[in-house]
Amino acid sequence: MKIIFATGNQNKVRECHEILDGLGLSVISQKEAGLAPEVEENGTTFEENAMIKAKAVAGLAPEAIVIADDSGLEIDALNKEPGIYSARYMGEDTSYDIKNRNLLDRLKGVEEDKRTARFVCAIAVVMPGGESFTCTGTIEGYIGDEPMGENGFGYDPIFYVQPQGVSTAALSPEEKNAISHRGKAMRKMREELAKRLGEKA
Ligand code: ITT
Repeated sequence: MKIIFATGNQNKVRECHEILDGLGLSVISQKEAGLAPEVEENGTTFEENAMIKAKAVAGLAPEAIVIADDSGLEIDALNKEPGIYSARYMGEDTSYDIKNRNLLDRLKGVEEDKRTARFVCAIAVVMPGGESFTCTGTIEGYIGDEPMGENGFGYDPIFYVQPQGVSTAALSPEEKNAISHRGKAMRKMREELAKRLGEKA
């Protein structure tokens, strides 16, 4: 059974492979499937936006299992910004060096115990025949004072976790995937797929 990942974000594709390969599931990206859907992410929650992306690709590939990921960073002291607008924050084409620096500037003077934040991930799944469901995962952390680390992508350099006290960009891919919002949501998704597909999953 073919599983297509409805995303244009290559970092998500890489992490998805790292997470699901170990679980015996193989996934191809929408690009590898030759699909380029038109999607307007006009939902108001991570789950809604994930489902919008999954359904857009499922409409083009009705015989496949289609999954999509909508995710983002919620910073409590900024009213949960950038939230569902994480990719669009300061413009899609603005570099993450600039976005991360901007968020650190906005948090200047905010004490460590008020810098709490979380990554959220919603994975939407559309089965052949149209049944659909979502799985979510979160990871709690805090925004550090400075960017740290070279791994990961996006907001990883400013998102710190305990007990290590380092950013998720300073963790190895395996360490990040073991605790991340995406790792948690994808492992739940794998279980849900196994229930539906039995031995095939
Ligand atoms: P697709 O919609 O094509 O999947 P996208 O990057 O636009 O790709 P989202 O709308 O879900 O995806 O935005 C997610 C953004 O949240 C992402 O671009 C990062 O800025 C941030 N983000 C999500 N997961 C992250 C992670 O594990 N580490 C760092 N930043 C993350």
